Amino acid sequence: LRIESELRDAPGNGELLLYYQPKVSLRSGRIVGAEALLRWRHPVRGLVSPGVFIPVAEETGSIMALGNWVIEEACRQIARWRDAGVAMPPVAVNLSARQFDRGLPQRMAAVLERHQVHPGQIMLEITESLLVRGADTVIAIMNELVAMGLALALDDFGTGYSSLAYLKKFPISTLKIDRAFVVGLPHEENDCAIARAIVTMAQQLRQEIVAEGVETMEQMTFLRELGCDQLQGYLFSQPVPAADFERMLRGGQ
Ligand code: G
Ligand code: G
Ligand code: MN
Ligand code: NA
Repeated sequence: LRIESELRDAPGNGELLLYYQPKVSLRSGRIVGAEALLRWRHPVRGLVSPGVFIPVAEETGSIMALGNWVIEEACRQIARWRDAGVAMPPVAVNLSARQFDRGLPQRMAAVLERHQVHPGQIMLEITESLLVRGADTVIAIMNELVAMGLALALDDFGTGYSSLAYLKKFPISTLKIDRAFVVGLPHEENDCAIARAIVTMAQQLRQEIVAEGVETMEQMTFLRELGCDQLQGYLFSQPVPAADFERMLRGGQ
């Protein structure tokens, strides 16, 4: 398939870019984080969504190269912002399970060193599917990353199989409630019950809780009453190019 080879060439061809979406503190209303989201500007197809090409990259093995590009570019951008005197909150990058191998801490250390970025500036977003895969190895890698000063967030929470007892084993500092449960707030009783259970659980585990896909004031009010820490979603901003994110940081606070 052509898309496979095009995807392999995309990093070298300068066709990849990162968009940034703010995470807003419910307490202060300020931007306290950013999620970096990969985009592929294809010469013919236009802007291709990661929902389309990440699964292809995972199947064909090019996810490692793409993932490395994402980590490198996020650190390069953090360094640019630092050099420009922009006060940046931590930037989260999404990791595929395939990237989470024994070499990851070393790769992270090398990129941080190359761009002179403090590990506290980077958060790694992982998904629940990773937790069920060989837990002991995964925990060892996570502990290594956390010992380096990197923070771990569990993305899309609630869509997988993690129970309270299970989650406790992993050094994860942030839970992100999947937008599938946010969309029905505050009218869908099931979504309300799930969101409430996740927040209660996260509080007991002393984890920060971020709600994704927040689009309405009603959802925000409900999540505030639940005790959620941060919100992310179109209510505040879509994912935007770095320059727009910088403008938002300079202007909005
Ligand atoms: O940005 P958008 O909502 O279109 O993203 C679609 C999906 O692609 C989401 O599940 C998101 O987590 C994933 N995604 C976005 N950027 C990256 C990335 O850099 N690496 C990986 N593995 N997934 C990403
Ligand atoms: O899997 P992950 O949670 O990383 O997916 C993030 C995806 O959700 C991105 O594609 C992003 O563009 C999208 N997204 C972010 N905020 C909203 C929102 O408020 N509503 C909807 N429908 N999608 C959103
Ligand atoms: Mn994510
Ligand atoms: Na997410």
